[in-house]
Amino acid sequence: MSPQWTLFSARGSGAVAVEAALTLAGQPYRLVDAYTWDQDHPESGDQVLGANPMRQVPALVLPGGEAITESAAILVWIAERFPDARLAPAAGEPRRAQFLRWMSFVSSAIYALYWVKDDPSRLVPDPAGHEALTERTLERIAECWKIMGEQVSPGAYILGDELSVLDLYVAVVSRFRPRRARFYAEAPNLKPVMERVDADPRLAALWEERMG
Ligand SMILES: N[C@@H](CCC(=O)N[C@@H](CS)C(=O)NCC(=O)O)C(=O)O
Repeated sequence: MSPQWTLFSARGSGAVAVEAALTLAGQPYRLVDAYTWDQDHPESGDQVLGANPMRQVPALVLPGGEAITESAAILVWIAERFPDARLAPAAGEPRRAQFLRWMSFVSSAIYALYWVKDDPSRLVPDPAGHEALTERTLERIAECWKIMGEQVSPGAYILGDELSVLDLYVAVVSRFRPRRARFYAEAPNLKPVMERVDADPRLAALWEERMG
């Protein structure tokens, strides 16, 4: 089966959560690696511009040419598009509200901060301020993980006993700085969940190749 979807992604990026969701949904995809943050090779990141004027990955292009951007939206959409894969509580299910809450939280409170962390000069022109901005941004990210950890009551997975795209999302974004050791310190109840997601045999090769 030739892939219907084109996914702009990059090794080590948040877009790998989308790769994981498509993998669990059994959907092949054409992968275009666009290293949007590589200032030495801007042409790599420029590849995504046609699909995402924000010049960010992920961007998922559907067969008719429609592009979906924003990691949380793409992950929720995949879960809805392939309900048999059971990648999210369906609309009306009791866990749906918390699912949407934490998907939005990871996107808006945490992932969005990497636009600043990755290049502090975007907000502070003076290099003398960059170290402090980076440190404070990383502390804020850690604080957000702590808040999330305190508010959820995980079972085998974050929302209970079934894996959802939220687990994939957190498994990827929690690998970014301040990295997993700090994440585990802030949200110890999510450690066994992440270890379970990391060890999922359906995803082990993907994690190794794309996040290793
Ligand atoms: N709000 C976006 C953020 C995506 C994002 O920050 N992607 C990173 C890669 S992990 C990126 O492309 N960064 C380049 C940039 O922001 O210039 C989403 O949730 O998809």
